[in-house]
Amino acid sequence: MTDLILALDVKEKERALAVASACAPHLDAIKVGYPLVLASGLAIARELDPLGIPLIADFKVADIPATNRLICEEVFAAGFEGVIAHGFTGSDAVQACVETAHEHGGKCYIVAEMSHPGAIEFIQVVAERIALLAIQCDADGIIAPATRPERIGKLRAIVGSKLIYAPGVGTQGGEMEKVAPLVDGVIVGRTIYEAPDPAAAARTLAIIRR
Ligand code: OMP
Repeated sequence: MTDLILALDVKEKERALAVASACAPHLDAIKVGYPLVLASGLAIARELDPLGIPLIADFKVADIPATNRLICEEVFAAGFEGVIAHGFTGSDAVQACVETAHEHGGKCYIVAEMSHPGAIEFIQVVAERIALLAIQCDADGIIAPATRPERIGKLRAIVGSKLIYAPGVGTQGGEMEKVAPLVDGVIVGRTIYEAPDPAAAARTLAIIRR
């Protein structure tokens, strides 16, 4: 079954914990990124830990190898199980993220193509090369756009059985029914946490993704 991953881009800590807790029965992972960590600190990982749901740090790590390693070490020391890094930085920078993740028993996902309209200007042009690089660097999977299912097919042909996680369902226009059969996980943020009843929204998406 395709995983449902909540993008917990909620800046208020108490609200973030409440949304995560309410939605937990319907989730396979929670993705935490800059909005929540900058507002609440990395310790948010320990506060989410009792939910027993894998936590992915979405820092889209994109620096030189030495700095990437330092960032990823902090991510895994904080209690995250996975990290998202950019791939356009090249193989040595990606390798640093993957190696650090694996040294900590964690996973590393590489952004191959982004979901927003502007992604067609630059990153889409090299998306296949980034996907191949991710495989060559032994990454655990890639991020691909739920907003362009036809692109997911092209990237799947490159990454084979490696994981594909797709953001962009709901608010960005991607459709769960079309995307879920193509990927290993769907990442959803606003459609869940901005809903009047986030748990009900998560439940509905969890049912559709089957
Ligand atoms: P919603 O658009 O609110 O569902 O959130 C999508 C989440 O996925 C946000 O946390 C984005 O930062 C993230 N995301 C994208 O939307 N597009 C991408 O290409 C990559 C990501 C990501 O790496 O998670």
